[in-house]
Amino acid sequence: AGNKVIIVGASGAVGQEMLKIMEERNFPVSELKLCATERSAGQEMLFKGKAYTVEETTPASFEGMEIAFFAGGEASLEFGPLAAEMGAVVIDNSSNFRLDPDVPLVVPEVNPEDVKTHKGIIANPNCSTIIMVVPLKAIYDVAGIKRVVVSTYQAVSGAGAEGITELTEHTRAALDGGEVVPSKFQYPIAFNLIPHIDVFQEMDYTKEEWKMVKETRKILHDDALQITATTVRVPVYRSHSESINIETKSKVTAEHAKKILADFPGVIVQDSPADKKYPMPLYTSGKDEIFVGRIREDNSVDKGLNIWVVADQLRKGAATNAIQIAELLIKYDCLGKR
Ligand code: 11C
Repeated sequence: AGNKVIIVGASGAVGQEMLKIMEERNFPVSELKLCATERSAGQEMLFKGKAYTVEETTPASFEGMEIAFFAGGEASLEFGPLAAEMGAVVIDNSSNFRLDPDVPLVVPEVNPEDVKTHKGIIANPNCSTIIMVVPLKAIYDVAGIKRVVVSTYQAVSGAGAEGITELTEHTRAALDGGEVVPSKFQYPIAFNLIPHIDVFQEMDYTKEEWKMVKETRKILHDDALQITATTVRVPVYRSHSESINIETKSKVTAEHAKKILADFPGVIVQDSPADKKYPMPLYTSGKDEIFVGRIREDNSVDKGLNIWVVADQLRKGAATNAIQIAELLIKYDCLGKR
């Protein structure tokens, strides 16, 4: 029993995490194929104690496959529609199809039923969006949301393995007086903050900021939601943090918000100022839940809240969410259905 599963981009930061999470969650796999670009082909990776060799992705890789995970990047543009045509359901972690009206954009705690509308491709949202939209949904269901103002503090691993290396190298160079050569990031990332993630687009917002706006509206099915974002890269290895200001439609007290959030699936409230308890990226890495703290009423408006949210963006922000989508496909019996 189990499914025939292919991971494209298996050797990258998100691909490795997908494999690890499938193993942890005992995801039912009857056949497994690990693919990547030619550069990574030949590498060995372990799944449940068995070694698999990473192959170069070709059209033939999708033969007979039922679930095709794409970890990110350009690969899904080249192979995603083909994989779907060949019968697999594609779960794509790239931004290539997220805003396509024929492609559901799914966070299982928020809009699980949307997977049922797939036509062969399901998109996994941007990591910063996923981390924000889960606590937003908890509040949205109880009080409605008029407006959201979010600022992010994004870890270097959001930019992949090179981001991690660059933080280490820049830190060393800054401390030892060596030369700092930015390549993945625009400026030295050690002892710095860079308010520039992805390319600049309309109105001088970055693509990362627009993703947070457009994807959140699509996931919540609310085009009227007012939302604005500022996204910032910070010298943290793993776990994105977000300061979120929420203007609700009906009044929610801080006490009530804590309860709503604590009762919501996938959320853990860590909020006790007297005990210095609040979420921090150093302690949330490697976990699947979204951690929320600093829950306060915003008394500058009639109905407002401030929350501080932290989650491992490689897990819940990417790989875990993708595996959860695959679990929903099995639960709703809509693998193969078009
Ligand atoms: C970052 N959020 O931290 C980005 C990476 O749309 O899936 C994720 C890009 C995406 O740099």
